[in-house]
Amino acid sequence: LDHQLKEYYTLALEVAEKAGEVIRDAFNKEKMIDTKSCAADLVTVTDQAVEKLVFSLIREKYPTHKFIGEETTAETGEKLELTDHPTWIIDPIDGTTNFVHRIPEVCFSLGVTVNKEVVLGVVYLPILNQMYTSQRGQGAFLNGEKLTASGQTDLKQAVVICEGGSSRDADIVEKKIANIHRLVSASHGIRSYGSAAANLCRVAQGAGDAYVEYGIHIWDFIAGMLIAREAGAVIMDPSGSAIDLMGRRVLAASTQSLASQISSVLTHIDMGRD
Ligand code: LIP
Repeated sequence: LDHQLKEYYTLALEVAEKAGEVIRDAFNKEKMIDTKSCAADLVTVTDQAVEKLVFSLIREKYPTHKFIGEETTAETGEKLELTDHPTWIIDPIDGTTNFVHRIPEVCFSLGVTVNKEVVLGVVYLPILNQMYTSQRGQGAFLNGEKLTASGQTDLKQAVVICEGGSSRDADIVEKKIANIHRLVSASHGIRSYGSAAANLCRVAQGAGDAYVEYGIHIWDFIAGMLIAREAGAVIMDPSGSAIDLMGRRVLAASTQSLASQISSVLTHIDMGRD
């Protein structure tokens, strides 16, 4: 597997660079925008083009592998299924709202799972020229430099990254605001970078101590999750149980103690499973 993993990794970097070029080219131009589940759930022609390009490049090399992509899933409406086969999981642009509004935190995110476990993760922010990389058991890196999470153990001294998200369901928005209220009261402060992948990478580099979000999908967090974990962060379901890759929610914290404190102040919103 090690040998195969190296090959996957080389290809992942190659396609990330290509995806990054397309995203960079489109960033300052006028965008063709469409909506998906609601008026705040955005997709652009660039999201779709990047996903098609990347899938076709990987498929050429690995025609029998499985693929999960944000935009293909939106287009086909197929139920997500994660199998034991090698699976390439892609979010062509994580942070589409940022992309549309010219906010530079836009990521290409690519994770590979084998036996339902993530073995490599690449998150590339082409506008900021930041390439985050990880392979299971080998650490996490930003442009080649090794990353370490902050080590913060006390919520009172922590910065917690969280998001409003794209659901406009009144009940969900209310619960999220209540959670944000509690996090602000309990911590040094909150931040939102608008991309799950970027948020996880920030935790990995110790820029912020934790990240929690309800309502995301496997393509948003699979790569960033490995990067944060390989940098020493703990990853779990916000309730404190083991992460459910289809559970649509994640808590990443620099230490177990910080994770437990965050978990205990939150209302755990059930977003349904993918
Ligand atoms: C985004 C997530 C972000 C969340 C947004 C959205 P997309 O993914 O990464 O954390 O708050 O609602 O889901 O749609 O830009 O790939």
